Amino acid sequence: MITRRKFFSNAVVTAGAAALGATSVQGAEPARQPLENPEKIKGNAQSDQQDYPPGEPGKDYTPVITPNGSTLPYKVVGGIKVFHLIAEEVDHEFAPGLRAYCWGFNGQVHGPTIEAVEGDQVRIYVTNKLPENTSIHWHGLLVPSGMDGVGGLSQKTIEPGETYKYEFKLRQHGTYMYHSHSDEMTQIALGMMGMFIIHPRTPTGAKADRDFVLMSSEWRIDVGTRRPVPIEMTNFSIFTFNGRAFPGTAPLVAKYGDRVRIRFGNLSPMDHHPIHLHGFYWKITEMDGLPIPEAAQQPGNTVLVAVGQTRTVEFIADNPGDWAMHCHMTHHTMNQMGHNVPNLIGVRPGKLDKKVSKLLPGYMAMGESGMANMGEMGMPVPHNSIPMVGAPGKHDYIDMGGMFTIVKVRENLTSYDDPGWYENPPGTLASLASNDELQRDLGKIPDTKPMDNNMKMDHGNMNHMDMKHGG
Ligand SMILES: [Cu+2]
Repeated sequence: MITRRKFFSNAVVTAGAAALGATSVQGAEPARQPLENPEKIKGNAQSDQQDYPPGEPGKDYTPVITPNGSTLPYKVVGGIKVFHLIAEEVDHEFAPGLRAYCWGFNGQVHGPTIEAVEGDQVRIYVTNKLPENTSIHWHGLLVPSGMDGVGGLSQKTIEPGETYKYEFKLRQHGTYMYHSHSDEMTQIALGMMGMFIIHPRTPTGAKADRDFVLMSSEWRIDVGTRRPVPIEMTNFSIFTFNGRAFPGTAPLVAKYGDRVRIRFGNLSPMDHHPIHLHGFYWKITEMDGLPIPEAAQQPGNTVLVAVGQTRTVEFIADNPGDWAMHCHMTHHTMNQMGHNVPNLIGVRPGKLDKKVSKLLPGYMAMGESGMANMGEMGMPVPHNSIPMVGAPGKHDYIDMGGMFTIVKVRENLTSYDDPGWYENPPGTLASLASNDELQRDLGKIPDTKPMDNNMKMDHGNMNHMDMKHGG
């Protein structure tokens, strides 16, 4: 049985080695260093590095999993891995009921994950089927300057109808990204990015049983429209993992005892995301693709993934259940709520509903006792929009949407298909307290009269002259 104690015992050993001197640590992890000294990456540096055959899935690496996405296929031509990205408009579904015309690659938003092995020579064709020029930047990769993809600076931009060729050797391993680097504000807001995973040529350390890739983004899609608004700076309404908003996000399934790796990337236009996992603590093993020596890997359960960053975490799935994993910014787990609705919490609508519904059939005041019921009410929503929050869960309605997904850990799994909802073992589920229990433990039955929404304020008799600030 794998325990957290065992998981962290290696860290203790490495920490001990660190105390003996820096050479011990370096000696312990030679392959964790980039193959090349970045100082040597100048011009076309292909000759200064050993040649490797193209890395093969299953032999040289275990492929990553991109929930709700896919991995870009390649073929080997003359020892070079050849990929083809097609930049194009995509009619993309964010969640059931919400679609929009985005820009992505190869029919997907975001683009498929590019996956290769350190030392591979890659040739990536980029065909532009968009109505404007583009270029692709390989975010974090150590490539010759002319392959870096910044429109105008690194290269001439790719005009509509043209296909450009990028070619370079992968001189590092880790979690990276790719994205448009022309008219960035528009093209990134419309979805033109993906993850770029490079496996180590000589893996060291524990192998991950489940290796997931999750890219965060945010969008403004006005209710009833079908085009994200690229000029938005603050008022985003859809928050996504791999281009999907909950309940459109696929769960991350693991077997009890699996070592799970999650590679987070964030190319949201404006916001950083603190991604939080329930039920476990992880160690941050990579920052922006660069490996963190084991003794320095910080444990935690929330990792801030700033715009432009990647963060890789690993944990042992030693706690069966259905576990929430989400951005902890509460507005980032909402769908199309609109941030300018009036605050009705504590407002007593009284007979207003009835009076207004005579004029507007179907009218209903919302949110006077919190907003949790807004998705659940199942009200008719405008064409092409999704409820503000949530989806039915096993026990009740789940009042979250947006950048939210579920990590499902099970014993005795025979496949990694969605195993459905977790069956709670007896005695491990929060439940309604009985009067006997309350009497026994609290000595009384608590007063359960619902809070008065009207805050007990009687404006009719209030003497404003007697009120004091802060009183
Ligand atoms: Cu967030």
